[in-house]
Formats: sequence, structure tokens, C-alpha cells
Amino acid sequence: MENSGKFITVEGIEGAGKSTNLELIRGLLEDAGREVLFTREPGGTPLGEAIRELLLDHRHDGMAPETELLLMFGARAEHLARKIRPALEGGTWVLCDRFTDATYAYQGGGRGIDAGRIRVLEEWVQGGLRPDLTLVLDLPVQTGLERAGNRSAPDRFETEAARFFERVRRAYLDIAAAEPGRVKLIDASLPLPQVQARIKTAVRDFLGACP
Ligand code: Z5A
Repeated sequence: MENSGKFITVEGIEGAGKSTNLELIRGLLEDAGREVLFTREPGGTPLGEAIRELLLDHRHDGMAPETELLLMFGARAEHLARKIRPALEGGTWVLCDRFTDATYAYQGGGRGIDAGRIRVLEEWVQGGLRPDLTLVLDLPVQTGLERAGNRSAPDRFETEAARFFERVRRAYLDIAAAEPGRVKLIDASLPLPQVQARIKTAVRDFLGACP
């Protein structure tokens, strides 16, 4: 079935400001008259949220990268079947905090899994479905870690070393360079009002190009 809603994702390394800016994006879409489903990955469904807990929990430190990859796609398959596809097919726009670009960045760049393996799963689980617009909030790893460090109780990903996040950031930059039509890179190191001005421009440009 043809989708009539649009699929927007927001990505970035630890502390990039996704949570801070997702409300702004939701407001821009709703002000433009779009019905918006706001969701996140890993998670978004009861089963997906249960998988998220497994993925973030320090009891599973040392989880094999392949297990981590398959759990991400397990949660994603459920999310697509129960929430994302039905919403898009019904004309609702979907705004998702992270999606498969995070898998290429974290499990690919960060953990070193070959991108070809991720692509096989992407094609199997998603078919042709890809985000219509992705905002990558980019900033130096040190700045992101300092910002995130102000929060409590780091999870299994948040305790990774800076060089892990350097690889994750590199992977996001490579994705943005490879797909400039879909992926808009936002300089998230700037003060918040400037970051938000850039996000507004990117979202309004996208809305302006939608029928
Ligand atoms: N993961 C994966 O490995 N593979 C996958 O396929 C998927 C996910 C889908 C959970 O994601 C983990 O799952 C994630 C990757 C992995 N682990 N990591 N890292 P998550 O999205 O829930 O976790 P997160 O990256 O830690 O997101 P977060 O906690 O929501 O952080 P954030 O949204 O990027 O940052 P924030 O909370 O909005 O901002 C951080 C602080 O900076 C906060 O105090 C803000 O007030 C401040 N801030 C924000 N913007 C600014 C500016 N411009 N200036 C100054 N201060 C600012």
C-alpha cells in the first residue's frame, strides 16, 4: 500500500540534543496541520520497550554485537508492523527518535559490524521503507559527552569510551554525505537558539516540498 504520511527521524551521538529538539519538531509539524505519531527506537511498542530494557541494561554488558544487532531489528520489526506502517498508511506522519541510521552508526561504526549485514536485515525487515527526512544533530564527541554527563545513571551505551562515539559520529557523517537529499546535517554544537533556527529551516523546507 502507498504511504500517505511522511516518516521523519532524528539522529545523533550521545548528548546531541535529540530529546531537547523533538518537541520543537513535533510542534512545527502540528502547526502545519499534520497529525503526528511520536515514537522512538529501540522501543515504541510494549515488546519493543521490553527489548529496549534488555539492550540498555548493564546486566548485559558484553552482549555479543550480533545479538545487539538482531535485538535492534527485532524491536524494529514489531514497531513497523504495529505502529509505523499503520500510521503512515493512514496518513499520519511519524516522528521517530532514532531508526536504522542508528544501527549503521552504532552497530556498524561503533561495534564494527559489516554494513552489508545490516543492509540485509534492513531490506528484509523494512522492504522499501526508508525515512523521508532525517535530521542528524552533529557535534564533537567531547561536547556531547559533557552535555550528557550532566544527567544521571548512564546506560550500557552511554558508558562506552569516547573513541566508540568517534566511530559512531563518523558513520553518521558518512551517511549524511552519501544521502544529502534525505539527511540534513545540523550543527548541534551551537547555542540552542541557533540549533533550533536550523532545525526550523530544515523542517519548513521539507514541509514546503510536500504536497
Ligand atoms: N541504539 C543503537 O545502538 N542502535 C539502534 O539501532 C538504535 C539505538 C535505534 C538509546 O537511545 C541507545 O540506543 C542509544 C543508541 C542505541 N545510546 N546511546 N548513546 P536514546 O536515543 O534513548 O539515548 P541517547 O542518545 O542517550 O539520547 P538522549 O539521552 O535522549 O540524549 P539526547 O537526546 O541526544 O540529548 P538531550 O538529552 O536532548 O541533551 C543533552 C543535554 O544537553 C541536556 O541537558 C540539554 O539541555 C543539553 N543541550 C541540548 N542542546 C544543547 C545546546 N544546543 N547547547 C547546550 N546544551 C544543550
